[in-house]
Amino acid sequence: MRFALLTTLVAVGAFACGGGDRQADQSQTPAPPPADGAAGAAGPVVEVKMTGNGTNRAAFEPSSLTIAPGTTVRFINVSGGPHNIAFWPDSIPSGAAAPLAAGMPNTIDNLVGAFATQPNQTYDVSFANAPTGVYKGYCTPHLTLGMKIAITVQ
Ligand SMILES: [Cu+2]
Repeated sequence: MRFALLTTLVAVGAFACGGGDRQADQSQTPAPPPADGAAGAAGPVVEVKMTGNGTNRAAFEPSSLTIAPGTTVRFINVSGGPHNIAFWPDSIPSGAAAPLAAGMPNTIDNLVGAFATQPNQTYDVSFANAPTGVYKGYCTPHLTLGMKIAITVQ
């Protein structure tokens, strides 16, 4: 009799713990690992959403922004991915190629960032040491849909 009671208590306890764990998991926002594996940005961080409907519309939001030198721009895959950020080497300030490349982790080509494939996945571009001026970029899969961005450092 005592053994049966103990078994019941253990079973109830296990069930209660399981329910608690599930609730805790649901309350936490699923956060996939960053595409760039960055440990963290040193300067200010400005977020840019990458959105789309998966067929005929895709955009950076905002598509034009002004940042201070040393800012990190965090690109977030909100919808309609995969997205990435790539810069035209002839549409960035003089002398910007090297510091910009240094601020783009896991590039898949010159000034072409890795793809963010999962919802809420991020890709950080550090503009540390990047000269002032206008940086024009695009999303490789959605360039034909006009997914472009202009970032002004000043
Ligand atoms: Cu895109």
